[in-house]
Amino acid sequence: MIEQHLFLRTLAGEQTERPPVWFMRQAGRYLPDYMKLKEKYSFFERVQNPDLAREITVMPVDQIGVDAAILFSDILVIAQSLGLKVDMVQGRGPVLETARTQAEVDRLSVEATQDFFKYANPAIKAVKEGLDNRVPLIGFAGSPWTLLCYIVQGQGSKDFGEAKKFIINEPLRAKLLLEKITEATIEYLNIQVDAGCDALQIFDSWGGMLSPEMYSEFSLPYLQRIMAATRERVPIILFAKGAWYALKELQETGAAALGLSWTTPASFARKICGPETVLQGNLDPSILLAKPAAVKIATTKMIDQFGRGKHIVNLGHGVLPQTSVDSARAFVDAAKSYRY
Ligand code: 1CP
Repeated sequence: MIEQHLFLRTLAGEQTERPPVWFMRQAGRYLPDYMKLKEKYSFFERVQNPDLAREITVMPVDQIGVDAAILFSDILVIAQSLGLKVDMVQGRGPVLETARTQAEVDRLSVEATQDFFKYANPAIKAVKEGLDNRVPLIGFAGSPWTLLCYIVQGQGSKDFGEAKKFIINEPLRAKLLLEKITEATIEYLNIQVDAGCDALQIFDSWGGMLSPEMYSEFSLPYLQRIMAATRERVPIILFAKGAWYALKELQETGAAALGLSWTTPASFARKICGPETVLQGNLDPSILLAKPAAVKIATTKMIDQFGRGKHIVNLGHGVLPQTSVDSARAFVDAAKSYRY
């Protein structure tokens, strides 16, 4: 039974025999079979076609042995649902139509969200069928701040300078944009849960780019609203990369678990959040570029640092594209052979 699954038992706060393991961006980029599908179908075909979504989402369960699947999709579907065009450009990453002026932000419509996400229910149902109760399914969304980064910047960036300039120069407009993203995100998360997702993760990938003061103004309030609207339905993991200074506030949102980046020591998070909080993470993804034997040693050492239980093994951010399948397997095997 899926309710008995290690990953969900850990999220519920149970003491388990070993930590469950999955990793961010596990369904894609480093898997040779994924790269073959990538040659044949566009990114959003892979997301929206139920057969492709099922095949890609299930791939790391079959090939790597993870304890949870994460729906194949992208955080940028929220920008699309608000009416902005998003292109995944080979070798460059996502390129988006931006919304920066008052008129552009006013034009974004939350009304169309339900209609845009019509594809999600059949896609998620197909994924659940493919998983056949072997492991639970994680649905996900980006945080409103992280979405604003892309909607204002128009693409990935090392510093998201345009996005930061925008919130400093136009705070009211930024808050209107964040409100719209928040509403669309709540609708989308509910659609994912209705379709059968067993847990959710919110990626605040660029949270750590903000100062603590700016985080409490431009990221946290919107996360709090999303959590209040969805946390009664399924357990939610909050991953705010680099926002170590906000761990206490993130815990108080009612998250079932907090994701840690590799620059946040487990002992620090335990001190802030206490021994009962479930923590997820946090191996440096570049360690998976090492040989399998070295990966296994480093992973075991990382698990030791979290103490006995209340831990979901993961990386501190997404798996790197150059990672070998054998090293990814060594990471998963280290967690699966661990005993408390
Ligand atoms: O065609 C391709 O393979 C393009 C690469 C790709 C993939 C495989 C993109 C473009 N998105 C995805 C899938 C994806 N994205 C998943 C599902 C796969 C899985 O995790 O198993 C998930 C959960 C995401 C989430 C995502 N997208 C985040 C949050 C996680 C993180 O890494 O911080 C972010 C920031 C994005 C934006 C995005 N989408 C794609 C790229 C290359 C990027 C990063 C752009 C940048 O800032 O440089």
